[in-house]
This record gives sequence, structure tokens and C-alpha cells, in this order.
Amino acid sequence: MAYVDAEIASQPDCWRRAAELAAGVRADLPRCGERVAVVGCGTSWFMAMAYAALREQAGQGETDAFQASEFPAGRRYDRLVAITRSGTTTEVVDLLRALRGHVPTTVLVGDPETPAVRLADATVTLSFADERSVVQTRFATTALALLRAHLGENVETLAADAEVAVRAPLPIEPTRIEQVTFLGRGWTVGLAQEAALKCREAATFWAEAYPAMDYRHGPISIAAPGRLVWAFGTLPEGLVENVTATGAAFVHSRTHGCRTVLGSWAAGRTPVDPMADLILAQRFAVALATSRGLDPDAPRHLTRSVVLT
Ligand code: F1P
Repeated sequence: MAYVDAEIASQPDCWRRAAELAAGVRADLPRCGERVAVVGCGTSWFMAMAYAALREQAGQGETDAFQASEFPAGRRYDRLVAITRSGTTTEVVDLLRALRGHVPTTVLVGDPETPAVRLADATVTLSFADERSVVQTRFATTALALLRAHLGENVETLAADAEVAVRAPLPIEPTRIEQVTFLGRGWTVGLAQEAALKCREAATFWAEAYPAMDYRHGPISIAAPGRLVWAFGTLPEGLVENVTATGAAFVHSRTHGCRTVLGSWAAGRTPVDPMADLILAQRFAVALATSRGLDPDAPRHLTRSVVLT
């Protein structure tokens, strides 16, 4: 069994631990009304995107997400939150160094003995969710679970959903698909980006991601029989019909159980929360890798952290 399989399966417990931790680290996390920037790279950036949208939706204050290298130096923020599993990613470390003494910073990190922790004003350590895998799964979702708990969400409900997602049959047989496009709206745009990244990283598979409303503005040209569209969260009206007309398969588990054109996934309980749905996409990516004869623990051209010299 690959490390990543065990890490994916441990997400329900990690989310519960994150919720317990959230209460004790409240002072280090964004307060209601603060103007906040959230940064990261790769997976961590996509979690930043999801959190930023959720925080604004919860009425907690203006929140922007940036890839760490694209942080707009001229803007004023009350706090910067950096998400980094490794704590060594160059763009994140450079930004924390540049903001030192100017903007209060908090880092959510997997490994506390790292440069990001030494540079940040406050640290939330999630070492219980750190991973052996290069391909991130549980650290990312656990960081987001902690931030969602801090927003007042009921993480126990999410964890119960995650229990379903780690066991449920996959919505579609990976060998039947030659391409996948993930879609989301609001906070699930970040999840869609993350799901596509998992397919690229773990399985070197052609995967794209878009805001669902933008899909009909060009990306739908890619849809065809043997290809898949997988949507997270709220579905735009008419999208299912538009995708189905192309002959592409369609997966969506949120509303009305599940729809899948090629499979028969609707039997049994399916995850409700999109973060649990992301677990299915993580498992799909690993299954894709295996079906292509690849080791998901040894992704091509990737290292656990990108440290630039
Ligand atoms: C960020 C990251 C990962 C990616 C790859 C390289 O790492 O970009 O998202 O999968 O492993 O590093 P981190 O800053 O969260 O440690």
C-alpha cells in the first residue's frame, strides 16, 4: 500500500484533531473584521483560495488568497496567514521575511523546525497531519478543517462525511477516462484546482480546473466521450445538460445524491460536504496512477518542497 493511501484514509481523524486544536489557537488566527491575506504554493495555495472564499462568505472580513510569489506588496492587510506543510517553500519563506515587522503573520505548518516558523509571528503546528508522501492530501485538508472550525463550522459533521468518502466506491472507473476537468463555485474553486493538481501530480494525468460558470466560455470544447467533468459544490443551472450533450461523463455528488453518466454510483450514501468530495478525487487520482502503472508515492519531477537556490 502506498503512503498516500494511508494518509488519505486518516483524514477523518485528522480533521477531528484539527477542530480540537482550533479552540486553543484562536488568538493566532484571523479575528472577525480583520483584512486578511492567505498565501501558499501549489496545494497550499488552493487551500488558501478555499479559506478566503469561506471567510468572506461567513461575513468575517475581506480575505484575499495569493500564490506566495504574487503577493501584492503595496496592499495593506491586518494579518497574513501562510499555509505550508514543509515550512521550507522558498516563495513562502521569502514573503514571511519581507513582511517581518510590518504585518502580523501566522503560519500553518506541518514541520515546526523550519524557516517559516522562525520567521512568522505565530505558528499553528499540524504535525499530526504531516505526511511522508510528496503528494499532499491530509495536511492540506486538515489545515482547511482547522480554519473552517475557526469560522464556526461543525467539523464533526465534515468528519462523518469524510468517513463515507474514504470508503465509498469511486464514482467512475479511472481506466475509462482519458481526461478530467474539475469545476467549482465560490470556495470550491480551490477544491477543484486541488483535485486537478492531484491527478497531475500522482498520475501525470491530463486534468484541468475552472470556476464552473466559466466552463462554458471555452473549456467545454475539451469535453468529449471518454472524458470527464467532475463538479464540486453548487451546480450552475443547465450545466449537466450542456456537458451531457458533449458525450462526456459527469460526476457530482453534492445535490440529489450522485449523478454519473458512465457509472452506477448513486447507490448508497455519498459525501455531502465538498471537502469530503475532494477525498474521492484524491482516491481517484491514486487509482489513476495505479491503473497507469505509476507509483503515486514517487511523482515525476516533484519533491516534497520546492526550495529554490
Ligand atoms: C507546497 C508544494 C506542494 C506540491 C509539491 C511542492 O508545499 O507546492 O503543494 O504538491 O510537493 O510543494 P508546502 O509549502 O505546503 O510545503
